[in-house]
Amino acid sequence: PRKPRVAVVFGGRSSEHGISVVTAGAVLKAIDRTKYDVLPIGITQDGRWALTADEPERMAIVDRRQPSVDLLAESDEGGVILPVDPANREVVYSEPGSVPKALGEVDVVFPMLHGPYGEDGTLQGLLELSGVPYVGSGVLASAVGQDKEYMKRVFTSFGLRVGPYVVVRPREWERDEAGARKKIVDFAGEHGWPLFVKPARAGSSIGITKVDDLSGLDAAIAEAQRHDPKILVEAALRGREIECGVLEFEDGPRASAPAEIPSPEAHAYYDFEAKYIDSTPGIVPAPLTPEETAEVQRLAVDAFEAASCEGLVRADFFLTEDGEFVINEINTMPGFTPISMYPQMWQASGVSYPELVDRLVQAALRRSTGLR
Ligand code: G1L
Repeated sequence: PRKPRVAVVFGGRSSEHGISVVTAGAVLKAIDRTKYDVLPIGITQDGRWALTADEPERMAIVDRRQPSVDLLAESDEGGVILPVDPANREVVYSEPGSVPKALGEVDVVFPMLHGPYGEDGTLQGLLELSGVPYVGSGVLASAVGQDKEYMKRVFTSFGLRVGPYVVVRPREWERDEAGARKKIVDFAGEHGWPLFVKPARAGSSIGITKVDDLSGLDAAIAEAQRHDPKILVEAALRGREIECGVLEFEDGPRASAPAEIPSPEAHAYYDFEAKYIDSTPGIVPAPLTPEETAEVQRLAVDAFEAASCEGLVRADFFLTEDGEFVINEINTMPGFTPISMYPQMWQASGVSYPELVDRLVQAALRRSTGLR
């Protein structure tokens, strides 16, 4: 029988285009070519889908002052090569922003797109409509993982502890700005400053401001609303930051060794560059008691199940001063270079990067032959 064909879809119209290209390069290097036929499909920054050369070693951040002739897409800083297949130089599958027809010929898609239209469930919905199986979470879990309000509502209803928060919806803000502002100030009165003001739906740390007092509030609200008209305000949780990976095995989801992100107070939150590109800032395994480790692993699997995740998830917690794990968020498409937290946590648990990639593809293929 022929090998399953895996399409790795990457790049895209996101500020994290470059991270996606670099991550896809790592996946293309790690995927077992004796088991799978691999089809790299790049999406340019202006939204054209193109069959790209299968040359992962070229998919790196380069000096944009020496652009390659194959340079199809550049990031704002740095410049990123998205190599066009020389044999298919003329083959650009779509108009900017539209979708190619070639997707029907693949057995499974490995989606590596960030932010809106990538990990919020919309691409997953397109793949559902196209009848193409894909790696990772489906429409619902992807959308829940993208919306910090519904994420908290789902966790709460499944008995997971979440931190205090308040939501300001666009209509509410339009109708009564002063009332909405008062709601936030009252929240601060109850839970204390600082507050974190966040867009409800945005990846990474985009649009988030730490607000120390009333004077910074309006600017923080405006900044968050630039990214999403619905915003969320959270109280700062004191405690240790602990992350845990969940991966779907043949017999169900299992949790990795947890990691600790040191001193969250030193910097308000670590930015997405650090999260996706820089060397892992985490300590793996986290220095926890066996009981704490077992507890956070149980909660991570609970979070995976609560949101109906598939394939994988990274669950991020605070371990508060009174010894309770509070879930901060889940990420259905976590940083995924070999040095990112999620792969590092599995490495420490005896699952190598190539095995991780293989398990994700296998889980997607299993689903394609059964009920999701
Ligand atoms: F498909 C998986 F396995 F679910 C998957 C897809 C994408 C895992 C992790 C990622 N991550 C990324 O694509 C990214 C963090 C590099 C954003 Cl572009």
